[in-house]
Amino acid sequence: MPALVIGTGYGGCVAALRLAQAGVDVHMIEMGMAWDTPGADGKIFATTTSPDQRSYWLRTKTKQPLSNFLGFPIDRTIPRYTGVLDAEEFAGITVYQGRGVGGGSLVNGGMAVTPRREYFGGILPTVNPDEMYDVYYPRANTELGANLIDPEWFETTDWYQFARVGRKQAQRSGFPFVFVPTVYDWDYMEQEAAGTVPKSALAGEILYGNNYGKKSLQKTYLPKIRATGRVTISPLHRVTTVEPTSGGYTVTMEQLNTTGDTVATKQVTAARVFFAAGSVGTSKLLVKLKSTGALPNLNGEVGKGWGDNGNVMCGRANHMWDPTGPSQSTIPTLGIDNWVNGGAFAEVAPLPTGIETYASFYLSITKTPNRGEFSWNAATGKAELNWQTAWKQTSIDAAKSIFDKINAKEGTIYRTDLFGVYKVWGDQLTYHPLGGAILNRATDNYGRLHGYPGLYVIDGSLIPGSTAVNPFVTITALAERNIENIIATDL
Ligand code: FAE
Repeated sequence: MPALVIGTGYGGCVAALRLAQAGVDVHMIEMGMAWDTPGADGKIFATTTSPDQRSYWLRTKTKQPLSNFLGFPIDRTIPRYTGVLDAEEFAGITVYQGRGVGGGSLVNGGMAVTPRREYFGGILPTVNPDEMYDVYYPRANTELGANLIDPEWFETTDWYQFARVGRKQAQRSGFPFVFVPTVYDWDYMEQEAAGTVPKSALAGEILYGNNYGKKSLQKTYLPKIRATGRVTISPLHRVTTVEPTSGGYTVTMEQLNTTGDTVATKQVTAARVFFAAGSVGTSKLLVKLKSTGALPNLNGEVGKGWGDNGNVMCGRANHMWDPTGPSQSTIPTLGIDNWVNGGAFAEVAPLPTGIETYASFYLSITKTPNRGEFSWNAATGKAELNWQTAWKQTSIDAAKSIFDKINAKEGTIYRTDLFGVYKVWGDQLTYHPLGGAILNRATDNYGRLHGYPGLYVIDGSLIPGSTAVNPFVTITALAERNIENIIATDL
């Protein structure tokens, strides 16, 4: 096989599409399922309000980001299954990731945000911003289908009352707010609201997959990849080893069944291998391969520079005269930009419970100096991350730069019932793992791994821990930039 791609998220799809278009045959390996077949209820994915086996990767109990509501734990028992959302637990942090053909695009919120150009030097200091903002960000946004909500509909629909309340309160405290592009099909959502099509974002779909309106990679890059006729995709196959062999690399993988057991072990040989297993997946593989002697010449940067994009969540309790509405779309549209003054970009997120909660809910992306490191533990045979819960304090402080001020202005308080019993901050998790194989350190300035010609990294692990906004547009744009250089130079 000329090229093998490990993982089918943003980086993997960009690599596979551009290689195939350049005439290269590609084999994509994906540990998760294909997500192309409806379950007994006629739907491919479950909703957030009734999670089932499809919702979680090999867990027997859900692990919802909002673990409690009004003092009650809301997690429930489910059958163990190769479901779509992985809540992967490391010491000090749970890292949420998508599992399946389409990677994180299957589960994410679809917020397609290009960082402001003046922040770019702090995100990827060795990348030329001109080429990113002139060529690769536009290319990524076009391919992904990023677009904005119709402002007129936003102002009038009940489904975004929660966001209008969030905007009003941000404005009253003097914070600049921005509409953020998303990859949701807004025409479809308006039809959902009109009752003419099956509901998706308006039926609580998010986190565990969207059945209709969200343009995941299943609707963008993947059909184009299939149309080339040059790409084979193997779902439910997990790569365990990559080793040099004559003419390339031997890739060993385990075939899984839907309860997660290994049913076969296979090997294929490829001239070039692209690591696109996501920040966590790629980092875990690289530290293992370096330490176990499969790829001993990888440099000492592998596993390093991992960050959580400063994710922290919180809720605020509004007054009775500021209801956020019982009907809430799952797709956020608004951000509060306090990056320059307070180091925080906060999204006004929904809390789609179906009842009036008087709660405003936010996911903040914050500036934080803390970076973790993956290492291989030979005794347990597992990769570990040295994250510490206390490292979230800088993120909490940054988020407080927005919400303390809003609370003071509105005479309101934080909710304490969403993340546990009397716990204000959702600081136990990230949705945005980044880093572990930093561009121009573990690799050259285009993702070629040092020490091994023909091995590349092309996913979120190249980015040093933060993108200042939601990451997938930057991951896609950087992958477009890198693969163009790799095809032109190496093939
Ligand atoms: P990713 O999409 O994670 O793809 C990696 C793929 O590799 C996965 O499909 C894995 O199953 C697979 N894999 C891993 N290890 C192996 C192995 N050993 N063998 C075979 N396959 C393997 O990587 N970002 C935004 O920009 N906007 C949002 O609104 C947003 N919301 C999010 C909400 C949630 C709940 C989550 C979890 C994430 C969200 N993100 C959001 C983050 C975004 O989805 C993430 O940054 C990208 O998906 C990362 O892209 P990669 O290509 O790096």
